Amino acid sequence: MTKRPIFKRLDVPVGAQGGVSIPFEMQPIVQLADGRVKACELLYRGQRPADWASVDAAMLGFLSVPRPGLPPVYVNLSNDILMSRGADELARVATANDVTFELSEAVSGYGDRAAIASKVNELIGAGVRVALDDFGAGRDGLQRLYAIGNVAAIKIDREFLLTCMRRQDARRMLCMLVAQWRQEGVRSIAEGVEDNVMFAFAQAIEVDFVQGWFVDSLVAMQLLGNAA
Ligand SMILES: [Ca+2]
Repeated sequence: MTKRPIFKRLDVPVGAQGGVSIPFEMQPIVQLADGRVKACELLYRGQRPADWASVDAAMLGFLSVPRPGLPPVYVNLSNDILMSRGADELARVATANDVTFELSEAVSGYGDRAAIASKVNELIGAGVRVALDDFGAGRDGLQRLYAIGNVAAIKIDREFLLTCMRRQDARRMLCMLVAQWRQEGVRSIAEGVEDNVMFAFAQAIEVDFVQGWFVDSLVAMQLLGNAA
């Protein structure tokens, strides 16, 4: 297996002493139109923690104060954290830095979807940017989309992209959705772009942004080129 390039690493300090930190990878999200890195998703890269809530809490704490030099970031927000934290606290995190919260459906462990949609709409009403993660991975993609108004972005699941690469009908539907989202000002992001075939497919269906190992390697080569 080839070694994956790490674009940037981010160590999030934990506790008042600052002696411990949690490692994150900043995975670039690249705009297809010009090949530029427009944002990064913060991905946890440490050992499997005893509880994910402590990782999420450390990240929220880190982002709750302005971090000069931090690019626009996408941060995964579990349903547990979404429902247990106040909208004002999450809004503070989203405004102290340029943060978009990603809401997953694949790891949805919280049953009350109406309550989740209501909380998300409250956040969006408070000016928080929200992206729907893993679109196409589950059964409630469109249902979830209709329950939530004014999402900033939709991240298209890798497995769903692979399905659309195999099936003409799925591909046509995705193309229509991407075009409709663009008309509505919703950005589309193809996730898990791991080789040049997937990259070419993302270009063909005209998503706005791409993310994944293959994109990481393109960015790494660009950086090498710039350094030379
Ligand atoms: Ca994500």
